[in-house]
Amino acid sequence: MKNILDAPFVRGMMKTTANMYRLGWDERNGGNISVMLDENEVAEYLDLNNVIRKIDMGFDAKPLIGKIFIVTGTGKYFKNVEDDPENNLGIIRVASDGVTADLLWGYSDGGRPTSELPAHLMSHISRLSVNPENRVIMHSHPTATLALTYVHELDEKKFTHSLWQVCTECMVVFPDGIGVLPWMVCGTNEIGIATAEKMKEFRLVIWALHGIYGCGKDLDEAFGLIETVEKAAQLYLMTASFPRVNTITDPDLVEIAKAFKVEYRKDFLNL
Ligand code: 2HA
Ligand code: ZN
Repeated sequence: MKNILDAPFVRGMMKTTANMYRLGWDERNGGNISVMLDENEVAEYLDLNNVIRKIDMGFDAKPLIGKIFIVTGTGKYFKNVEDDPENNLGIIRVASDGVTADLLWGYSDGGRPTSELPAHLMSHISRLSVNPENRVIMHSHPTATLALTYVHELDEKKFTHSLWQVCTECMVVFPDGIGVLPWMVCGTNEIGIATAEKMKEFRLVIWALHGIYGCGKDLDEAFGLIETVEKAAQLYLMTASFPRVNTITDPDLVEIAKAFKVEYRKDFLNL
C-alpha cells in the first residue's frame, strides 16, 4: 500500500488550501473543499474495507452512494492543512443508506466533514447531472467578491455583466455567468438545496454577504474560476469611485465570445 500523504489528491488539497489561505480568502475556519475521488486510485493508498467510524450526514445523498470524497474538516483552518493533513482533512464514502458517511481516513482528532457538506454533496449531484466530468466543489470567502455583494445589486444578470465588463478574461472564463443567492444562514440543508439548484445552471454561485462557490473537473479549474471573479471584483471596486471613462462594451463582449468560441448567456447582455 502506498503512503497516503504522497497521494496526488492529498497533495492537491494541501497546496490549494495553502494558496487560498495566503490569498486571504479563507480566514480562520472559512472555506471548504470537496473532491470526488476515483475508487481504484484511493485503493492504492487505503484499505476500502477499513471503516474507521460512521458519520451521520443529516441529509440524503442517495445518488452518491459508494462515491468517495476528500473533504476539509469542520472547524478546521485552511492555514493548518499543509502541516497536518490527517487531522484537517478526511476521506469519506457515502454509505449504502445514503445518509451516513464511512470515514476511511483523516479527521484524526474525532472531527467531521465541513458544516457545508449538504451544499457540497448536493452541488456534486447537480454538477454531475450536467457535466459527468465534474469532481470539485469549492467554497471560499474572497475579500473583494464578498465586498462587492455589499455594494452591488444582487441580480445575476447585472452582477455578471459588471464583472464581464471590467476584465477581458471574464467572458472567456465564465461565459455561463454567476448565480447569486440572497443572504441565508449557512451550514443548513436549505442553503445546500438552494446552492445545488443554482449549480444546475451556473458553475459559480455567490452567497451574498458570505462568499462564493465554484466547481470544476479539478482543483485548478474550480480555483481558477473563483480567482478570476475575485480579480474582476477587485478591478470593479478599485474603479467604482471614479468616473468610468473606458469600458468593455456589450459588442466587445460578443466579439470576445466569438473569438474564443464560447457559449455565453446572451440574455445577460443589453443588446
Ligand atoms: O467552513 O466557510 O460557510 C466555514 C464556512 C462556512
Ligand atoms: Zn463560508
